[in-house]
Amino acid sequence: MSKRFVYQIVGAFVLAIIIGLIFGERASYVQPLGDLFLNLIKFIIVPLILSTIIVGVTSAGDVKKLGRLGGKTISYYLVTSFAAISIGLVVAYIISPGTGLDVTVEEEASAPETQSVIDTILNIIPTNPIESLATGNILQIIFFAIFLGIGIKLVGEKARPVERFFEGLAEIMYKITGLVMKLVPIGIFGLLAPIVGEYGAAVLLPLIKLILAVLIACIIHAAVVYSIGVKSLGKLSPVQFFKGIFPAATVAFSTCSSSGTLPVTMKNTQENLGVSKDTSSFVLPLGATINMDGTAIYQGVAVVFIAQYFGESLSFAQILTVALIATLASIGTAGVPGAGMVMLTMVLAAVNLPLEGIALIAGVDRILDMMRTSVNVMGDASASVVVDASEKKHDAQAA
Ligand code: DAS
Repeated sequence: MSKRFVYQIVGAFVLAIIIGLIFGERASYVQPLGDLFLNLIKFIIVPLILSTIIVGVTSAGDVKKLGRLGGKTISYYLVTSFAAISIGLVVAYIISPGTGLDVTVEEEASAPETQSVIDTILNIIPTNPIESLATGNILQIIFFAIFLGIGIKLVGEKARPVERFFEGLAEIMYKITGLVMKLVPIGIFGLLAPIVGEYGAAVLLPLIKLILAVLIACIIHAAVVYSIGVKSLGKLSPVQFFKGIFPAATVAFSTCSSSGTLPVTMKNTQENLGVSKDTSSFVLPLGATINMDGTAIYQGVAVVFIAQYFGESLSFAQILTVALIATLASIGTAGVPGAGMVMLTMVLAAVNLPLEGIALIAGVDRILDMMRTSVNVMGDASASVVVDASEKKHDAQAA
């Protein structure tokens, strides 16, 4: 990744903040630039995920390797998600964002519909794969691609033309992703400037302790957990990791969408972090939909914030319940803007906290979403580094 590209991204950030602060609501005139970038990203996600996962599965050597990849990936995701929720809870109790607040609950929050965990798992199976592709249902596309890849391997020679088609499609999608990546600075500028213009001090100051608690917990989690992971298990320097994933983290920050950032995450992990295409094409799409460390942090801080605001004290058993349910909620959170706030209702309900508390947070949720989505993407990338290093070690020992 060239230094020039990094400078362009930083420049886009700074310019967006300046324009937002100077023009306020009128900064929304540059929103079309952000929407253009978002639409281009959405345009490539489905064919990219479908083709790269199929190629990842067919080139995985054998189904045993697939099982090993899946086991390592899921284990890493669960451990880091639980670490995230724990850090979120500890930081929240230290900062106590919900005490001494002079904000009133504007309206009764309508509890958005959330799926039960069982429904979330059952809905992974696509009843109509074409509809899954057409609607961009990422989890169902992953399920479809994995089984299509396994089917191609089991059929063998007769399915070779199909395999070669998806190999070609994957290479084409990687190339197109590279072209779209060139627009990252413009996209960040077009997405960020209107947000800075909309969220003035009047909106942010009353909830600044909540924002700081999420920010501090995210920084601690990324700096400690991911550094330990990539260094001790991934044999990669943390500085190289954070520099390499920087463009994807900024796109995640601007778009608030892990799924939307996926093409950039895949490109960064392959080109800047040395992760193989096979590993990244399996670990990253899975992570973009079920691994949300930033969201787990947000859930923990938000629950403590709402409990404190309403004068409720959580027992140790309730805190454990929050840790478990928030980990599950982060698995069920979709990689799209605002999804974490929807899943928060599940966690609040689990410890009988008033859902009206969500109305308190809704006003600044976009700011919190930017931080948590960035961490979600960095968590996925760290998993790809760790799993890839483990697989390379396994293959070297087997050779
Ligand atoms: N915005 C979601 C994502 O894309 C995370 C969230 O809403 O919590 O990862």
